[in-house]
Amino acid sequence: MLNKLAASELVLNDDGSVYHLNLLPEDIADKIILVGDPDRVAKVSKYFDKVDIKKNKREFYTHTGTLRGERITVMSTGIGTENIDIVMNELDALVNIDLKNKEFKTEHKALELFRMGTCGSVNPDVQVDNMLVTQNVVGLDGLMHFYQDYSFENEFSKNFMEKFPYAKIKPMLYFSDWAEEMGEYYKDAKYHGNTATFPGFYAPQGRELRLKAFDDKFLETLNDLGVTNFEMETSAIYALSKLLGHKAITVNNVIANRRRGEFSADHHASEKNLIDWVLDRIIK
Ligand code: R1P
Ligand code: URA
Repeated sequence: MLNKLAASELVLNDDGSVYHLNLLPEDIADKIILVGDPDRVAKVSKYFDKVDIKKNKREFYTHTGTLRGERITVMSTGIGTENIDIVMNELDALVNIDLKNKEFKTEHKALELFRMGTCGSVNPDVQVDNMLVTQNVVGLDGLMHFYQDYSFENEFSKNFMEKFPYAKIKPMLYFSDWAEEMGEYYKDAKYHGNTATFPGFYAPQGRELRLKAFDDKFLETLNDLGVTNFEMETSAIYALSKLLGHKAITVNNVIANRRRGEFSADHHASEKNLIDWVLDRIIK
């Protein structure tokens, strides 16, 4: 099989690093924390014993070091599934493609990916400032329509697909094959739920400033279909991890309860709590 990639397909920088992440294979650990906000990277890495690598390009900031003796990376993805498309493909290239020869490696390496984010809740009973682990995720963004088919069926997905009432939105449902194994890290989270990933922050999340959303009952309808919370990255993280053979799990701190109109009273303290909570669990 001819598997040498053309220069236009696997784009590298002058130093041989992958194009957007600006990283070389030795710059990342096997355990990687993914955060949306570039400012959150230093807030996480300040707990490391030491930081050996600090690199960035555009919204992608990476710090790699050790925590309690174990090598770990924290990286920002920026907002949205289109950024996750880049992050997932380039992280995978760093471990599963020989960048010098542009050939696929024969041995596959699986990374452990931990999204540490924030989310809004569509379930009125989910309280702000608590951790919510994603079991299933419904992608209401369009990214995965461009990849080879990947679908799965369980009770949640069957019910959701059958009853989803909006013909103009094409939902795709995912879970992480390793959700159970990776979920071991987060067994004691207050909530385990079904997340919707949206392609925007305003109308897609039912927010109306000067523009009206297409349906003012959208969030309520999603909740009736079993969705607990929403954010903007997890569908792509779970789906691309599944296709590329990486292990992924998302925990989001609930900062907004949209059905009750509540927002975290101190989201800085809440973010610190999220960081402590995740680091305590993923590295013992
Ligand atoms: C929107 O404000 C951003 O916050 C959430 C959403 O998914 C989106 O990226 O995630 P982070 O807290 O990781 O940035
Ligand atoms: N992240 C989102 O995408 N939406 C919210 O309301 C809160 C966090």
